[in-house]
Amino acid sequence: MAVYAVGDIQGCFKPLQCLLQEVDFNPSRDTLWAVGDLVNRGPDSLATLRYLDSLGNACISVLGNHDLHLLAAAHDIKRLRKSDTLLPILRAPDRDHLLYNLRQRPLAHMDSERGLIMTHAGVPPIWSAQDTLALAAEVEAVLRCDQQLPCFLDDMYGNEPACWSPELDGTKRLRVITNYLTRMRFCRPDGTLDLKSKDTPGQAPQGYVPWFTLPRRDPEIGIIFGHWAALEGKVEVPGIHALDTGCVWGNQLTLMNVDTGEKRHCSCHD
Ligand SMILES: [Mn+2]
Repeated sequence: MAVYAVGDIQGCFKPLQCLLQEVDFNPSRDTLWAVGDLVNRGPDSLATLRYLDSLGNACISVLGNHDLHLLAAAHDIKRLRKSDTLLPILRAPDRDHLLYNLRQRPLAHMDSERGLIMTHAGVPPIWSAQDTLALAAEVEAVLRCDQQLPCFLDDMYGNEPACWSPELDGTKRLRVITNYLTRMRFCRPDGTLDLKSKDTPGQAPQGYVPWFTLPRRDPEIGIIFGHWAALEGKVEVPGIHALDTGCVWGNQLTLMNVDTGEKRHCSCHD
């Protein structure tokens, strides 16, 4: 049995199928991890979501900002943007089933045996792996609660507070946790986020650095993440695996064998 991790799919179903065929992926034997942003912007979000859903326990995916945006759109909290390609999901006869299962997914996944943690955007230098799991669980509990979900989706948008503090509570606490785990790129050593820049690491805003260049609380635990296409999968920090290689922008989808570190890429598009 093999464990593979795939970068941001964003509805690029064809390259996903191509890579899984290449490794002879078999859900009765193998496991697929996905770094989130399963949907949006790409051509076939509905087929992607249906396929990953059909894998059941053979697929472990963490939620990304686009997945949360889908939930917000489904609850009429956010109107679809021109660039969104979520309408086929929202109009699908099985939408309720798909969206229900999507919001059962975690924001962080830890494999203690392998010494690996996966989130969509990364792990802030101020949090240990255990902090990350515990704080992710706070948001996960709200996502799974019918009563609290609409309120959370309405409140989750925004760049403030820019920095974590354990004293934060309510909306602000959930928002900043969500931002760290699903939107982070540049931050300061104290954890303060800059959520505006999407540039390459060389173009960091003054006083900020890519989060993964700061000393980690748990350096022995590897981190698998996506979200930052401008990195092009190139991070020269041992144990840090950047898997978003901008497939939806016409580049490649990346699949990594979690145990060997071997990476495959596919750039076939529709
Ligand atoms: Mn993202």
